[in-house]
Amino acid sequence: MARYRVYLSDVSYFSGKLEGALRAKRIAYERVRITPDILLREVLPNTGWMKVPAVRREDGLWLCDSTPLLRWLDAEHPQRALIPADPYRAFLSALIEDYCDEWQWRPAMFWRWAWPDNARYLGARLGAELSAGTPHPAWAMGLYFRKRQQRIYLRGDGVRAHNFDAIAELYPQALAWLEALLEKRRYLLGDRPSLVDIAWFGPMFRHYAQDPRPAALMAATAPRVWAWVTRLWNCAAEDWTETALDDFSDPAWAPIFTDLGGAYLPYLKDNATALATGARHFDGRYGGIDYPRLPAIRYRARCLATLRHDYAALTAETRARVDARLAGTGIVEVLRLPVPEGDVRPISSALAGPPRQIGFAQRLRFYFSGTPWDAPP
Ligand SMILES: N[C@@H](CCC(=O)N[C@@H](CS)C(=O)NCC(=O)O)C(=O)O
Repeated sequence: MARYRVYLSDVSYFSGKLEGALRAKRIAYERVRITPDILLREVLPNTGWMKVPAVRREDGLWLCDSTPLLRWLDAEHPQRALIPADPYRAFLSALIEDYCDEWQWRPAMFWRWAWPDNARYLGARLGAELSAGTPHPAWAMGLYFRKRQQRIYLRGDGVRAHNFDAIAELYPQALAWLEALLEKRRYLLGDRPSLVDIAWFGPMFRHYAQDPRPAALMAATAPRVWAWVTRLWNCAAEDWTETALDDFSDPAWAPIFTDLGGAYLPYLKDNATALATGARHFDGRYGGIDYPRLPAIRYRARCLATLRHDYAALTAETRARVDARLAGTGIVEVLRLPVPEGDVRPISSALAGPPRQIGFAQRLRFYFSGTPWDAPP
């Protein structure tokens, strides 16, 4: 029997990200596809949120949140390490991971749910997956989730008619960035996978390479990315030694760092300010796109606190290298601001803590709506 049981969904961004890492590290695991019932009875009480992936070790230890989980896995299973050993590469990789998880999320949700053809197909897939073994008809579950995802992650995340085309363009833009990096190497930092491959795998695998509309575009315009997605999924078949990784000096990384400093970090900063002042929504212009009524998200304030904390913890020598590489992007100016006090703690552990009692009323509410986007882990 596998030592780990991974609660996941076959269409999920972060489940695909974690599975990519487990496969790359040759860690065996049992897949448990979630239903609302499994989420409520197992995942929620043991992790505190109804999100996937969640991991249960055979001795009953529960882990969640793919970002700290990847650190935990590399520490627990040092073979085929994904996190670069050298702190300079590790810091820049973590920066890119955070950007992929949180800032590539909107265009990935957009390409899934914004057009009726793709949204109907995904609704049907999700409906079938989530209704398996339940009394609910798959079509009703699919319709419910299609509407829910559109409400929360499109309209509720600043997508409107005026910015529709600009948000759509973010995906072909990302394809062009990765296509340029993959022109010279098999993986994003060299000849073997590492954290930045796993990070980009989040949006690129379950959403862009597998949803019909973006998959057609990837195959037609970015064949190297198409091949890299498959290569990464299959990389357990490749032997590798932990050879040195590239040092991010390739200018092909420049547009990614430019977007991080020009759009994502200003957004993270405004999000943290909104939370600190008790605002539930804020408007912002990031990367030249106007987003109205963005929700203030506590988890993302913790992402910023984590980046600031990690930056402050670098040695002077490593920080000087990071500063030199990121000069002119605006990134370090945001990272140098102090880590705020209070309950916006850096994200430091994947361990889920003791099981929680979930009352009947809360259980009923969560059954129909899921935990809110921003429920604390
Ligand atoms: N930060 C978490 C995010 C996990 C997450 O948001 N998972 C999505 C699926 S890709 C989910 O379960 N969403 C549930 C919902 O929308 O209610 C991680 O990295 O694992």
